[in-house]
Amino acid sequence: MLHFSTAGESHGEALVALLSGMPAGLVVDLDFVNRELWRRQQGYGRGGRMRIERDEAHILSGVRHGKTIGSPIAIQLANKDWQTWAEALPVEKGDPMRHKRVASPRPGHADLAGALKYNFAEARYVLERASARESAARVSAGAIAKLLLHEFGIQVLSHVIAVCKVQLHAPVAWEAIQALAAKEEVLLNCVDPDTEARMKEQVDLVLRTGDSVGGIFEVVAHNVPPGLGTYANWNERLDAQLAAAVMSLQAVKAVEIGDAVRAATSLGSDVHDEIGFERERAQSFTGFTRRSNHAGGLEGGVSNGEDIRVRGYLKPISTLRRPLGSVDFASREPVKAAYERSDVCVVPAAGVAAEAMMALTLARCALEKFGGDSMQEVRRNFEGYCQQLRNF
Ligand code: EPS
Repeated sequence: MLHFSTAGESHGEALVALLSGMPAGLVVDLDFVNRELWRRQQGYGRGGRMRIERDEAHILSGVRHGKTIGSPIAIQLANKDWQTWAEALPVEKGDPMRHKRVASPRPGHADLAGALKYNFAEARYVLERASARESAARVSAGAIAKLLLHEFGIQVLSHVIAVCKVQLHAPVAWEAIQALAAKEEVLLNCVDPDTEARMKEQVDLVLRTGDSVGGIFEVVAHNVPPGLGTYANWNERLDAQLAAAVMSLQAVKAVEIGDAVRAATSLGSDVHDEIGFERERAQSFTGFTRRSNHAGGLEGGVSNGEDIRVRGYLKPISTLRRPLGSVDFASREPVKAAYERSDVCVVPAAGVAAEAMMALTLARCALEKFGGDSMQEVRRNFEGYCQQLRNF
């Protein structure tokens, strides 16, 4: 079974991702992994940290001569900022005078709940792990999952639908999302230049006023065969697994599959995707067609062959330059919440992290269905299933 976990703190020496359960013989394209890491670092509204870091995957194990060997894959991402934090956050006892306390918890952040839970006198250790810096490690593991999915012809990409109140309402074609991913300059990762310009204005406004914004991204998996996930058991439903995967990302507070939010207040006749059939349908797993894809590629917790579309709703960043009211951890006196260097908008980056979570989830389901110890075995199983679909 595909399993992954991460370790590392935002200002510690490095982040680590551990991925096990990958079959042997998958070609690992390091340039692709590093491009994914680069994509996550882009977007208008990032803070000064992104000028310090240039994430690069250093693979420690599980890959030899350019291919996976079936053993756990460990990936290390160095934190360049560690140079300036080594004395403030040493592994050894260190000098307490050099610690950088977070004196008052930020509303919306893990600071207070984390300090209470772990019995810390202040919030430094809490934010170090709660930070979205951790999502870089997920993206490195997700990139390997994407390379596996590419073997099946599946691609996973994202785009931004909303930044604060500026929202794109038009439907977005897969080709437009693909074109976005090829760009060398990323602003807000929105397919519509006019909407993107208005999103940028929204970010400029909060940069001026010391506020922050959230938004909505959409992750799309293209060319997914029908039959991943199952309704047989509640925890094997693919929609439930994808919702948990995307919700697990920092600042994501709601997840929508397809057009679920609008569907909830619509009539059944307006939202269910009518079924057709074309006998000679090229580049498709079956001849079945849909007139629309409001379901987001999932029915009964099973992929139905349409694009899988999952939206993540991000709360605004909780570090504000014009801070909200809080309480000093030491004196319990009312003060303003702590401020330290931060991003004001991370919607495009969160979308890339969500691609990684979607890719890891789909890769796990694909291996449950077509799994084997080597890529030859996996390919044989996949091709056998494709043949079964064609014969249906
Ligand atoms: C983050 C705060 C900022 C972000 C960070 C997430 O870091 P710093 O406190 O070092 O300026 O830049 O995100 C990343 C470092 C990253 O790679 O995404 C936070 O508190 O969540």
